[in-house]
Amino acid sequence: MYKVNVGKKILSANEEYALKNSQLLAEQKKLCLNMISSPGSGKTTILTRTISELKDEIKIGVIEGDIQTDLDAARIRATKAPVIQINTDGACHLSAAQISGALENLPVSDLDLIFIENVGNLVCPSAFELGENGKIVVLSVAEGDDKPAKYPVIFAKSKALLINKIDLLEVIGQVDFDIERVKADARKLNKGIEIFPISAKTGEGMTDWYDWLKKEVKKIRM
Ligand SMILES: Nc1nc2c(ncn2[C@@H]2O[C@H](COP(=O)(O)OP(=O)(O)OP(=O)(O)O)[C@@H](O)[C@H]2O)c(=O)[nH]1
Ligand SMILES: [Mg+2]
Repeated sequence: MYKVNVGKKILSANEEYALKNSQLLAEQKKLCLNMISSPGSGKTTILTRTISELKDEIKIGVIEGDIQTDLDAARIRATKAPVIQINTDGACHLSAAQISGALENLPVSDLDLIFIENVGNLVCPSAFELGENGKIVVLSVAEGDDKPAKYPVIFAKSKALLINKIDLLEVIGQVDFDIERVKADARKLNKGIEIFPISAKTGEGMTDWYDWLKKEVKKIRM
């Protein structure tokens, strides 16, 4: 009986903070995107390239979530973008309370877009709303084309899917990673999901992702 009550309390506290975060973002007309994937799919690489290539058009800030270290924050800091590192110390996802604290320490009024890089994990982060405007799921081709079917929740909830590391398709082979299967499975779960095949390493496909980001920033400002 105890277990059920504690679980409910944690969820409702998270929802309260998520509401507070979403109100702050709405008042200031800022776009906030929560990036979720397995460890190593390329989230930080996508962010550093996006920040550098959009620096004259969109002011981006980042909230980094990791179990330990500030290695990812250091990579973001090297681009000169403002960044807050959160260490969850074992927890497999960020909480809305942590995001609330980070938003207090970011220069939100100077920014157009705030990315949250969630803890590398395809499951837990999808269950915790942070008050963001949308989730972005990243899947790299090295992880296999069965992931939307096996981990459906995050694909069903995301606004966009970035299929990263397409430069490795040549090595992996079309048979081992059927990109059309990934697109079809993701769209079965989520009719409106935007899908961008990209390589954060070579830059292939990044322009379409940037055009979509610019449109989303504009929509929030209206
Ligand atoms: N070949 C190739 N490698 C990539 C690409 N994007 C990222 N990588 C490499 O993949 C590795 C992991 O990249 P990260 O950006 O650290 O991945 P992450 O998702 O932020 O990892 P965590 O924060 O630990 O979950 C690094 O060695 C990157 O250089 C890509 O498009 N192609
Ligand atoms: Mg990272």
